[in-house]
Amino acid sequence: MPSIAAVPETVDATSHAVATEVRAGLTASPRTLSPWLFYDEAGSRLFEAITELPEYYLTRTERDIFTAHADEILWEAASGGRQKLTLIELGAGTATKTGILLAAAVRQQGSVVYQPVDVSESALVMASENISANIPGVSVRSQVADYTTQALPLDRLAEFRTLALYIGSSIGNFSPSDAVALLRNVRAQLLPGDKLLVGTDLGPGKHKSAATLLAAYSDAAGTTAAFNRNVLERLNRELGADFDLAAFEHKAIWNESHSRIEMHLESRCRQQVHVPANSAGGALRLNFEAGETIHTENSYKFNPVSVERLLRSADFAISRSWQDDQGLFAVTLATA
Ligand code: AVI
Repeated sequence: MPSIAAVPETVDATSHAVATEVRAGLTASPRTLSPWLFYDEAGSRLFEAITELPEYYLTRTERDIFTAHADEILWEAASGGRQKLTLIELGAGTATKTGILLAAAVRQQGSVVYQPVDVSESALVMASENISANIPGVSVRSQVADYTTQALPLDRLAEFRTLALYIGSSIGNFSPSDAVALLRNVRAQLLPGDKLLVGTDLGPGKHKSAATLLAAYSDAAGTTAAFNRNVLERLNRELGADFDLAAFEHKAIWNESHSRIEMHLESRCRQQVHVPANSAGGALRLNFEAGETIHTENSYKFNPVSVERLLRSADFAISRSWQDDQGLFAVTLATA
């Protein structure tokens, strides 16, 4: 799964957190649900399917940028090859794209220590098996942790610099103030001269239209719609709620003034939904008007200026950035 804020770690903590989140979000006006709720087992599988959709250019474009520039990225990160690097990845998931960077690190320095950090132990097992089997020279030290609320479990090796990876446009799912807070937390745990590589999706520009962006979040096969509605299915399954999935429509909206894609679930009719009493409080009776929405996700889009502003606000200096030819996606290297 990708990295999303404040994912609880144990089963009990998770069900209480789901109950608390749902009570607060669904009784608020406008109604919201936090995006970490997407990533139960079914949601994580749907997200993996999204990353392979023709319309969802983000994953393959970032992978193409790595394929074209991995040696250069690692060379810059190592200050022109002068330093040796240890790589730590925040919200690593199954680390499918990271292998390209790790292979470049091995070419540059012979071997590399890689520390993937994620809340999902099963994803880390897959990452570790995949990297160890396919890239000789990488020693994997996985850590199950929530880097959004905990200190980074940095394993420092004398004379090695850290290159922290925060890729996949995960930073885009945080509000601007939460994104700054998260990056400041990362910065506080790096030493001066350490590096951070961030992947960001770009807003509309010379070659990229708002339609391209919107299509990535409203694909023809309906996979993103299923991903969005899965959150209601999760609430039915885990909280005994009675959401009628067919009565909610998936909506993706380009909000230009906030430079973000918003995902919503829109009630197709006037309806009442029940959530039984749980650890967070008494039973809920939720009255939806036709057309009323539940706001389930923001996915912020950047440009070179806004990426730089974000990184500077967290006390990083920009070293260099790379984009694909069509200006769809950017990968930025910053120095602590
Ligand atoms: C995980 N994150 C970067 C994805 C995004 O594009 O914001 C989540 C997603 N939502 C719908 N499609 C993909």
